[in-house]
Amino acid sequence: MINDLANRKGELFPGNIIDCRHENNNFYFYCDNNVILHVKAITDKIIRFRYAVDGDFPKDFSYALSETYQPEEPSLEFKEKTDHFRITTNRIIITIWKENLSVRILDKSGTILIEDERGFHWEYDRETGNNVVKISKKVQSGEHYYGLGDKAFNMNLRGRRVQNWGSDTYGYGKNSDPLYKNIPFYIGLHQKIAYGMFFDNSFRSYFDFAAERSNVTSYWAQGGEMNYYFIYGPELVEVTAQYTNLTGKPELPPLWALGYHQCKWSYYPEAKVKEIAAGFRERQIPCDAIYLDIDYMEGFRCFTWSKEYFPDPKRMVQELAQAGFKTVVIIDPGIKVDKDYWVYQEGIANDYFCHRADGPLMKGSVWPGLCNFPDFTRPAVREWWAGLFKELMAAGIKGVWNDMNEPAVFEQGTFPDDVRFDHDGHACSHKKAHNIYGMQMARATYMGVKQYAFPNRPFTITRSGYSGVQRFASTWTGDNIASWEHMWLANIQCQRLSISGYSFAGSDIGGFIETPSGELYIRWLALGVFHPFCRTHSSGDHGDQEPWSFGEENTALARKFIQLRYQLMPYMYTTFWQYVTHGTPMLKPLVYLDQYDSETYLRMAEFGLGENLLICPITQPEADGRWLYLPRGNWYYFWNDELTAGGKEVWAEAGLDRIPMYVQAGAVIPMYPVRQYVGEKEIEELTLHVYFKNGAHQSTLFEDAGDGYGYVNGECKVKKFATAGTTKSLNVQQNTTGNFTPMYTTYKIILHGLPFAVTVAEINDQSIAISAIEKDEVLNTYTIYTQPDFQTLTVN
Ligand code: MIG
Repeated sequence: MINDLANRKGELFPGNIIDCRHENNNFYFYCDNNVILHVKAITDKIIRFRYAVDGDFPKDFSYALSETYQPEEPSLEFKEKTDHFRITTNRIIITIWKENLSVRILDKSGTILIEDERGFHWEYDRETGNNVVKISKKVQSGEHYYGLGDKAFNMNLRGRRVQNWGSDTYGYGKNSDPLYKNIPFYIGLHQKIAYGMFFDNSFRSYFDFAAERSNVTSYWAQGGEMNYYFIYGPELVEVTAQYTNLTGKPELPPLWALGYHQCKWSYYPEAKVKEIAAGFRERQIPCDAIYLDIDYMEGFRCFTWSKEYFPDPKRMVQELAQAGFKTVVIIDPGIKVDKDYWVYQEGIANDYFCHRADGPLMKGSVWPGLCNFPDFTRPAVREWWAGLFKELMAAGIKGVWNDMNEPAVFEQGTFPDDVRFDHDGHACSHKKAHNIYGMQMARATYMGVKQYAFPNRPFTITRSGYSGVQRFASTWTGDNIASWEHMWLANIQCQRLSISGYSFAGSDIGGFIETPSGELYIRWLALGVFHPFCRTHSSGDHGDQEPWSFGEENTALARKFIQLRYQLMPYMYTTFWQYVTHGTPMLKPLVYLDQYDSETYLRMAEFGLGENLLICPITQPEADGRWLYLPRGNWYYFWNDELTAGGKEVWAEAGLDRIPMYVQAGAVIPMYPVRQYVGEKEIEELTLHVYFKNGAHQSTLFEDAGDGYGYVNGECKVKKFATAGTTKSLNVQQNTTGNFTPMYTTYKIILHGLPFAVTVAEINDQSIAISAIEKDEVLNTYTIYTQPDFQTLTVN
C-alpha cells in the first residue's frame, strides 16, 4: 500500500465540524460526514488523537499502554472561535479547524510543533473490510526525525520510508527493513524543540519521513484506527521518558543480568557447557550467564531436555550455579505436533493453539518440524504458558530467551493473514495480531519466569516485540553478521532502541553469522560492554567465539574490557534504575546530549551512557584512534585523564586496548572491584572516581541488594554526589536517602584533574593528615579513604 501515490479517487477525508462535546479532558468533534475526532489531554504535554469514520468508536484497546502509568492531570482551557476550536494546556495550544478537521499544535511561544498537511484520511480496503488509515503532516523547516526501534538505517530518518511488520531477517544488512521489532514511535526535532509521535496501531504500518514528498511526513496502517499520541518535549530526553512512562518500564533486573553473558547456537552436550564455563574461570574472565540454544531440547520440543545431551539438567544447572553461572534457556513459540508430547496434548485438549479462518489449526514448520502455535493473545493461554515454566525454573534455570516470535515460520516467513486470534476478547486476524504476537509471548514467558523466580527477580529476553514490550523482556538485535558494518549498525540500533523506550538491548557481540577477526571481536566487545545487555552469541556452523578464541593477546584484551564492565556495574545499575524510575533512555545519541547544538543532528557513532559517560566505538580495522564530536562541556579522556573542551571534533587515541571514552567534568563515577561473577565475593570497598570541574555538577548512585524486591519497600539507597570546584578547591557532598546499607565499609575516593596541589583535606570538617593521601604523580590523582557515610569532603 503506497500512501501518496495511491489512486486519490479512493481516498476519503473528514468533512466539516458541525458539533462538539467536551467532558473533563475529553473533547469530541463531530463532522458532517460521520467522522469523529476524540482528543484526550492525558497530561499538559501528552495528547491523544483518535478518529472514527462511521459515527462511532469501536471498543478501546491497546497492548502498548502501561497499566500502572499515572498521568498528571492537565490544566485545560477550551474555546470555540469562528473557524476553529482551541484547547490550551499549560504547555501547548491545540487548534482544530472546523474545515476538514485539520489539526495544529503550537508551543506557548507560538512555534508550530506539528501541523496537518492533508491530515487524517483513509481508504476502504474491500479485501479485508479494514480502513487503511493515513495521516500526513507538514515537514517543518529544518526538521529531523529519530526513533522507530531497531531500524538499521542512519540515526536520522529524514528522507526515509520505513515499515513495521516484524520479520525474521537472518543476515539482514544496513537499510534492510522491516526487521524484528515494531515500535511505531518517532521523535521530531526542529527549532531545537523536540516532540514525539506514537502511532498506536499494530497493523502493518509505514512511516514516510519526507521521502516521497520532501515537505510531507506521513504514516499509515493497513487497518485499525488512526490513533496517535503527540508528546511535547521540549527536551528530547523528556520525549523518550514520557513515551516510556506511557508504554511502561521494566522492573529492575537482577544485578547479574548486567554481567557478561556467553551464548552459542549451541553449546551441547553437558560436557561442552561445563568446558566453556570452566574456560571462563580458568582464564579469570568474568561471566555471569551461559545460554542453552535449541539443541538442549528433545527434538526441539519446548519444555523438554535431550536425555542424550543433558541427562540430569538439575544437577548440571546446580553445578554451574556453584561456579557462579546462571543458566538461560531458549523457548520458541512452535509446539511440535506430536501426540505423545504433553505440551502438545494440553494445547490441543484446551484449544490453546491458533486456528485458520475456516477452522483448521494453524500449522507451520519450524525447528521441531510441523508445529502448532499458542494464541498468546488469550489470557488463558498466557496463564497456561506461564505455568509451563514451573519445571524449568525448579531445575534452577534463571532466565528464558524467546526467539522466532515475529512469529517466524519456515514456509511463508510468518502466519497467513487469515489466522485468528482472541486479542484479549477483540477477535481479529493475523493482520492485526502479527506485530504484537512476540510481545504477548514475551509477556506470558515473563509471567511464568517471574512467578517461579520469586523471591528473586526474573530475567527474560525476546527477539520480537511491539511498543510496551520493554515491560516484559530485554532484547537483542537478531541475526547480524561478523563484519565491521554490522558492528557499526549494532551501535546505532542499540541507541535507537534506547530512545524508543527499549534500553535493555544489546547485539550478538562479534556477529552471529560468520567469524570475526580477533580485532573485530575485540572492538565489538569494547562497545558491547557499554550496552545494557552484553552477550556474545554466534551460530555454531562457524568458528569459536569465546573471549579466548582469538589468541593470547586478544584474550587479555577481552578480559580487560569485560573486567571494565564489572567495575562499572554500579554505574550501569544506577543508569538502569534511572530508566526504570524515570523512563530515561540509558543510551543517548549525541543529539540527546545537546539538541541546542545542530552539529549533533546527523551524528550517530558517539553516544552517552547514563549521566556522565560518552562512548564512541571504533568501527574500522587497523585504526589507532578516531575523530569524534565531543559535545559541549569539559571532558576527561578515561584512559589518561587528559581534559578536553567539547563543542568540536577531537581525535581520540585508541589502539585495540582502548575504546574512545570520556567522563564529564564534575562527575563521580562509582566502581566495584572486579568479580568473576555477581555474588562471587562481598564488595569490601567502593571506589568513587571524582573528576574535577571548575563549577558544580551532580551525580547519582543507586544501591540495593541487587536481587529480590526489598527495593520496592525502600530497602535501597540513592546517593547524590554534588561536586563544586574552583581553581583552588574542590568540595564533594554526599546526600543519601533510603534504607539500605551496603556490605562495604570503605570508600576509596580518587580525585582526578585537580588544578592545584592538595595541602589541606577535610572530611566532615575534620582535617585529615596529608600523609594519609596517596598521590599518583603520573596521573595526577589523589586517593583518600573514608567511610561510606561521609557527608562532605573538601580539599584545597
Ligand atoms: O532459525 O535458535 O536469532 O539467536 O541462535 C534460527 C537458533 C533460530 C535465531 C536466533 C538466534 C538463535 C537461532 N535462532
